[in-house]
Amino acid sequence: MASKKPVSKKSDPKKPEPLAPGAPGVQPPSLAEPMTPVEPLPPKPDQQGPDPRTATGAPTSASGLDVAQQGAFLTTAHGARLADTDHSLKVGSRGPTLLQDHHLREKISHFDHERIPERVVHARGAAAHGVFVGNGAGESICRAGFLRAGVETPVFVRFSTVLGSRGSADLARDTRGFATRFYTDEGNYDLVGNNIPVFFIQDGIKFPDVVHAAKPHPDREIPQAQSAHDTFWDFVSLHTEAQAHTLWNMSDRGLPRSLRTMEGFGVHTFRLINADGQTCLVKFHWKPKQGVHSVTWEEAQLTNGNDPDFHRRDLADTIESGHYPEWDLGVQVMPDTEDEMFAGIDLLDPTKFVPEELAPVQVLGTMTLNRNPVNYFAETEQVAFNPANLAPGIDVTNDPLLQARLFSYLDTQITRLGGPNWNQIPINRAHAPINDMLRDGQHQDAVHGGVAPYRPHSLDGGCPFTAGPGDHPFIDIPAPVAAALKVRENPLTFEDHFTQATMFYRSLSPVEQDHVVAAYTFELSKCYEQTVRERQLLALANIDADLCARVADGLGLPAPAPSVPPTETDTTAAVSQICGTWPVAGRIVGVVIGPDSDAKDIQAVRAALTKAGVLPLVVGPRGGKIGVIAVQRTYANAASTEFDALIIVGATPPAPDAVPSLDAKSAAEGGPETTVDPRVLKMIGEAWRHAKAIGTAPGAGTSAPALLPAEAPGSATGTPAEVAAAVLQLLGAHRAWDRFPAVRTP
Ligand code: HDD
Repeated sequence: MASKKPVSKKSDPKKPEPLAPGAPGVQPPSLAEPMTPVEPLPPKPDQQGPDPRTATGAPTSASGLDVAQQGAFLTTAHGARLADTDHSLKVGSRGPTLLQDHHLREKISHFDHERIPERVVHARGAAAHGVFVGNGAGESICRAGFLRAGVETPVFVRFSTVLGSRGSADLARDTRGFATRFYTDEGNYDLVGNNIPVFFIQDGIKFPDVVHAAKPHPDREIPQAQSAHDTFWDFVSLHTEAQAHTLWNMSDRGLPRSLRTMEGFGVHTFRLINADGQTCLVKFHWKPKQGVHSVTWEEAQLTNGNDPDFHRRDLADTIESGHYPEWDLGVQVMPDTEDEMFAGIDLLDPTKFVPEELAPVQVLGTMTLNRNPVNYFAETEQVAFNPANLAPGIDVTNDPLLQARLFSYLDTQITRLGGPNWNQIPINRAHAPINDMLRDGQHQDAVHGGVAPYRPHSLDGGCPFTAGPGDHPFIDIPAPVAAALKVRENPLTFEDHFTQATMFYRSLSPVEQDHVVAAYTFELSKCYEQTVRERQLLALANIDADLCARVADGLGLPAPAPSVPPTETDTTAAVSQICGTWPVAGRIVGVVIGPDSDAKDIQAVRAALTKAGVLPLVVGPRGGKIGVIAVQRTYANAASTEFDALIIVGATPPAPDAVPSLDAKSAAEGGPETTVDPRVLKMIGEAWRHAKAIGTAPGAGTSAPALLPAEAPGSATGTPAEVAAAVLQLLGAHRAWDRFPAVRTP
């Protein structure tokens, strides 16, 4: 901490000798403003703050942070030990209660203020800590230190839905936020992106419009966390630059299987500068090593009822179990040309993406999320991202959406976090030394020493000095700006609203296109206004005639003719999620057992799954143990939506009291009733409809009724080991995709 200069001119005989010139914070008196830093001031201890994981700064307990309190005795907020926290101070046991009861007032008053305003968008989120390790490939294009080979940088990532309130369900059809903070040695760098590479609007001035349209209707405040309502479709059908983003939302991208299986995109184009002063334009990508996977719409609806915290739980449980999710950070690199165009795409238009065939994603490093937050409010709720937090070497472009964001994020925190000092909240503090001249304000935590928080000055040792070129300062990249008139208008190159929507739709596989058709049909069927439906059908006609015809058919409306000439476009492979084989580690398989299932068979299945890093959850008729096997879910509380696949071990469980019910096969064939437990049948029926792998290992001496149609795609039967191996292989493709057309057969 900077030492205070004496204010009295009288000498004090007891005063210790002054420190030698050059010691931190003390300089010999001088008439001139100091021009060279003698010794930089060390970071102020009060700005380093307490251990970010404890409320008080007290050392954490030996066992870590597994207890809510530090210390043995309950105290008031000012440290007095309390003998009673259960009874208010009263006149006699029957009252009245005394105003003088400080503990009562402190406890209730603090509680009254426990809530802060939720984020106006992205209110519902889940977050995790982790580390980013650069691979060095970025050094040639960017001078940011955290991209150097082997440099480890702590990160905090918050994933979110956009529309819903804090308490809404995780599996809303929506865009997902993917905000990453890198605590670099050169200051915080925030990459505040989404899981979709394009945005609804081209200019930030439209943000309140799109958000007002998408949020619940202002009169009744419904529907919560949904786009299936009139005002949303009214806006996007009128404001056709939103069509491309909306189409991504209607695809499977709007329903991620897990936060771990989402791609992330910086959306805007950013400008990078390397150590030699050369610049380039880039788009950032996060590529999940777990694969890019989604749930079906029916799964999403069921999950929102069964487990509205599905995504939060999944992220936290996976990290807790040691299956740390990983993403590669990559960039598409484009030349920094004067017109900021690339292959006909205006790089300043955030409603456009650059197909990977034109500019491949080059990996700069890998992020691993390996630690859950200790306290949701302190970390996940209070984290305040800001696209203006940039690392030296990374700069913004003139994308008008990004420019407005540079103002909005800082401004919003003043209301949300109650004043201008939110940067001092532990989760928001930079890990680089902070030496600003910002002072006072609400919730000021730092006890700033010194007398000269201004520049220039000759007191306090002249510090802080501004950094020279060799001191790694932030760089405002000197990009040329063309002389032009001040206008409120978009460039002509922003006018094409449909070509990329068409490209996206035509690049999807038939199954994914079916899902898009179903999503539009569902959403528009929820609109009351016929004009809104018809106008959106016209937008679809301008994207793809077949898409329009199929949605119109579902709505019982005529398909309109397009109002713009039909688009000829290439397709791009990377937007489809149905491709290749993915790692299965971290996926979850329900192992359904009956009262008579053989423990050896169950163990064999569990062992094979565990060996592959897959989590087996045993689902039994009741809780406790069956033999030596612990039952983790019961027929009563298990939901098929929790599992990526099912394996039934042993005889299929009979219905209690022989309640008759239909099984999947006989239901499909309109056939006879069976006596299989209806809850198990429901699970299997759902897994079947959602194209999940289903294995049956009947076991020696038992017989499982054939629950599925013969030769059912994505199913396996055999010994426990054979079934486990087959299911693991099927899981690699995420789903038995060829089962979907069967589902849509009327
Ligand atoms: Fe935004 C939050 C992503 C455009 C104004 N935004 C927010 C979050 C994400 C994004 C991930 C949540 C951060 C967190 O977890 O705390 N926003 C985007 C992307 C955009 C975008 C990818 C376009 C490419 N946003 C955008 C515009 C504006 C805002 C154009 C305003 C002009 N966004 C905000 C905000 C929020 C926010 C109101 C709400 C809470 C917060 O910032 O901290 O300021």
